[in-house]
Amino acid sequence: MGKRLFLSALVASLALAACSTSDESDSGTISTGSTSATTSGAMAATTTDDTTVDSVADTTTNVDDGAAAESEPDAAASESDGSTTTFEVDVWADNWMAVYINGELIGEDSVPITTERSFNAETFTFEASTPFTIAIETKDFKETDSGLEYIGQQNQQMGDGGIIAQVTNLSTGQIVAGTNSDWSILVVHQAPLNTDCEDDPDPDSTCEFLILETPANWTSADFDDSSWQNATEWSAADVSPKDGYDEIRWDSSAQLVWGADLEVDNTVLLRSTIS
Ligand SMILES: [Ca+2]
Ligand SMILES: [Ca+2]
Ligand SMILES: [Ca+2]
Repeated sequence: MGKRLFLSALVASLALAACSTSDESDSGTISTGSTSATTSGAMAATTTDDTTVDSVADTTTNVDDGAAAESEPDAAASESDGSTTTFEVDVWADNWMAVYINGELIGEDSVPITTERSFNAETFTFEASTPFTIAIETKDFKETDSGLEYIGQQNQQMGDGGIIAQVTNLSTGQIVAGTNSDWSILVVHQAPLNTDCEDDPDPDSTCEFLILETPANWTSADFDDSSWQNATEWSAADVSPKDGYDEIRWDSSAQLVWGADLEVDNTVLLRSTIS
């Protein structure tokens, strides 16, 4: 990431709090930190509880989802001239995603992220006129904020992520957009930051994490994502896309993308405006 985050962590019961010495205004605030500068391993004590922060974020997401679910998909259409076109978006994610067009939820992964091996492709249809903004929230499964999965089992590990999506104009049959490094990305959950905790017997006590607050209105067309990074393209060999991936005929313009780290980056927000 472009900004420098100087992190330290404090064991507080089962939770760790992360903090930062700097923060860029438009890229979300760090949910668990204090803004006081710390230059060593010791940080100013914070009583912020990450579990609470995470649940607040989840609640916000749920509220958004609920509001969107009550809206007609046509709400995503532009009012510019009243004429819209039907598009479809194919998307495969490891492990979960939700897709928004101009701020409206048009579909989300039908398989709960808590389902083991929740690999599946989805195709959602929507009406829009160009230009429109597509925004995708996607999550690699993590059992806890440690970032690990199968905690306490033989195969306790850092899971990895990856997503690919393409948009087709159903009137012309043409692919009009595919995920690639031109897409903007904000990673809002990273763990573990200290990857050597992967095999620890109590990773919830030793793995450090960083959670950014999901920016308000980040799915809307007029959201300013100029401070976000570019998505990183990954090969199929890197991601090993599984069930569902082969059911879609992916255009060469659509690439598997994620943050800069397939394992540590757990929740990522993606945006692109399609002209
Ligand atoms: Ca899934
Ligand atoms: Ca995964
Ligand atoms: Ca992960």
